[in-house]
Amino acid sequence: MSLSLYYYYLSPPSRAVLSTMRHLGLEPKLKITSPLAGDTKTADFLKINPCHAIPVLNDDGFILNESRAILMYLCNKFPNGKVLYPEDAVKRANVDKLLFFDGTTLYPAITGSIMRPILRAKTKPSTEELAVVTEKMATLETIMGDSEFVAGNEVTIADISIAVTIPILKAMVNENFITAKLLRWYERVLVKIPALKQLNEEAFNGYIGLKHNLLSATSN
Ligand SMILES: N[C@@H](CCC(=O)N[C@@H](CS)C(=O)NCC(=O)O)C(=O)O
Repeated sequence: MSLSLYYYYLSPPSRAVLSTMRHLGLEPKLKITSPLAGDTKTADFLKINPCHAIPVLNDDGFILNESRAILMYLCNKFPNGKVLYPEDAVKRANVDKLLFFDGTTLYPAITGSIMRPILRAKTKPSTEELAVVTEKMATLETIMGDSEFVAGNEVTIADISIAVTIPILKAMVNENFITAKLLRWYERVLVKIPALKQLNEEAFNGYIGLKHNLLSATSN
């Protein structure tokens, strides 16, 4: 078995895949690919993923991009994957629902309203941009209800997919931006998935440095 992962530590979906792999006892060969350095736009990388994005998994020649599809694939393929992706149809449908909510709604709001202003315009997100994310996080809380985790009372790949963006909110905005309920949920996820805790801490420090470098240039 040969597993490799095109990865960058500041990429939330990359961290979702790597922490899931480590949780399942899989250690891929990492192919460090920095979008900030233009590594996703090279001719060689575009042959691997025409969508010019990481993460990309190479499993013995089977190439797969889109982090949530990779998470599902890993859990389907490896026997212990069911610990993070329940086999029961209803429970699995709830996990899928949260993965789609993240992929179509929450994650695009965070990248569009928080990362884009900082990376592209080198300005802090506006009040209106922050409100876009606040509204999606409130929706997440409503969906969770009284559950321990986003799709029920067991930690799943949906928690991992969503929890990888928390360091962005903490570093690029601040911890008070996240509600107490979501902070408690995040701590529960980190206790269950230690591999994620380590990767997210490394990313938090990287985001703080990035924010400092980008925003100090425009004294924001
Ligand atoms: N929906 C994709 C998003 C991947 C994505 O946006 N990756 C970013 C890094 S976080 C990237 O590689 N961007 C470089 C580019 O678009 O050229 C996934 O979940 O895998």
